[in-house]
Amino acid sequence: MEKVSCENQVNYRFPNGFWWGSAASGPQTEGAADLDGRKPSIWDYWYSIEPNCFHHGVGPENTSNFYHQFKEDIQLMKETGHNSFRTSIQWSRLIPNGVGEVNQQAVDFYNRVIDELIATDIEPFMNLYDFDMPMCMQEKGGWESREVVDAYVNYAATCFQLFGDRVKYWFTFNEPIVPVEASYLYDLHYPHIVDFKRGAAVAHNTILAHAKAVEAFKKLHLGDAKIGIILNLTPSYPRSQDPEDVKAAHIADQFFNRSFLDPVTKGEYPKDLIEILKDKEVLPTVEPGDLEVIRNNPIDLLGVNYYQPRRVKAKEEPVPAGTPFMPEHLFDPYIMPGRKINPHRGWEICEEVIYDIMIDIRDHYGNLPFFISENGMGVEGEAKFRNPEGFIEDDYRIEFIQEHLKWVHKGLQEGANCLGYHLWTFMDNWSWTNAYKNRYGLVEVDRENNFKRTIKKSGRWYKQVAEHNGF
Ligand code: BGP
Repeated sequence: MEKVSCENQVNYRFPNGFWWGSAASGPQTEGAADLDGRKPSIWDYWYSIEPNCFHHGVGPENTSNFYHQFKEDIQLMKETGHNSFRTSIQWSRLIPNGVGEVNQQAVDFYNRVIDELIATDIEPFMNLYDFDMPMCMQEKGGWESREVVDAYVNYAATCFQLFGDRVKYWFTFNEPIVPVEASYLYDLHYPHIVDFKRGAAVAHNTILAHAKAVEAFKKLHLGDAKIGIILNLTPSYPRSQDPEDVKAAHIADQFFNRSFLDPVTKGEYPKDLIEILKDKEVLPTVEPGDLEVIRNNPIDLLGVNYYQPRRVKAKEEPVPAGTPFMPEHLFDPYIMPGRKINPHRGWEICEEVIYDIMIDIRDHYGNLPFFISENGMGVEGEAKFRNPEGFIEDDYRIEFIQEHLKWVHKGLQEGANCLGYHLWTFMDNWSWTNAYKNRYGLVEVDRENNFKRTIKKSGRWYKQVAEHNGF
């Protein structure tokens, strides 16, 4: 009741029961990479052969030590206002050989995490795959292999059976387009393949694996539990209203948003995208029955990761004949003059885009329930903002969140079915090849000092927001 006195200060009030929290992932936080029966994922393997690909040579072996410090961390989640938290199970920990025996030590660990969250009144949201293919599965072809699709579905079903009595919110994949882009198109991640047709096969098999996991989930009838997927949406904006620019933006949108969003919600691939891939002769192989599984298993709930828009203009130079196909043959990226940018990450900051996404889901996806499952700002060198009391004053992060939340609030007022906001991320963690360069956390992690945790100013502020259900 004491909250009443603050009611007048709340200009942006959110619906009752709104999810306040953050997202993280197993590989980026747990550490303990070769402890208690876990086997390598592609990240551990890649780091072992090419450590220089990782910022300052920091690899995934310890990340943020959540494996050992989860109790303290969950307490800090409470202190930073969380009523919900997403992390992911590592396939390589739970079923170290990809298929077959379940690792009891992993079961114990995830049970302890889930139970601790629930005991602390924090709703656990569980994701099953966060770019982290077990190396033994990559050796079988990774997402290019149907055998791996089946192995994943078995792993997913195992998770639902083991933890589905307590976990009510499940997600099959986080940002499944990222492995397509980073590992099969743009040479950013292992296995460094640059081949659109193979990337398209990876995309199709991932969507198939997702739909089959949803099917397995539904068969278990887990009461009111929900299943969804987390997609990173990057709305495409044309340089101008010139029809060629508009067309270019539409094509980019087909590749980078609708490619995953449409099959998981509407059960079918966008027709314009199919036409383009057919024309370029890069359609992936679709086996009999695939499209039925996809059609019959739409999600209950969508997670939207939003970081930045995509700006596009019509292609300026023709592509030389015979160049292997890439989406950028059909549009050029556009650098908008005067855009606001996060210099540490090089990503544009454009808050109102979050509202455009909300309205798009409201109007074109049957007002499907969704939540903002990631949004955040990575900053390098935050230690310089430490105050005499010893905590980092990250006012820029508070402003970043606040400005996005204003647009979320507007979308809600206009009827979008948004159930919550999760920040990326709870504590500073390992950002793939960027390692610990850019820090995103509400809580600082001092890797030089036994992974000491210290709540930043944003963490204190976030607690107020959650308590007042607004700001
Ligand atoms: C998202 C990923 C996260 C996280 C975040 C920050 O796309 O889902 O795992 O890493 O981006 O990006 P980065 O780590 O590249 O700075």
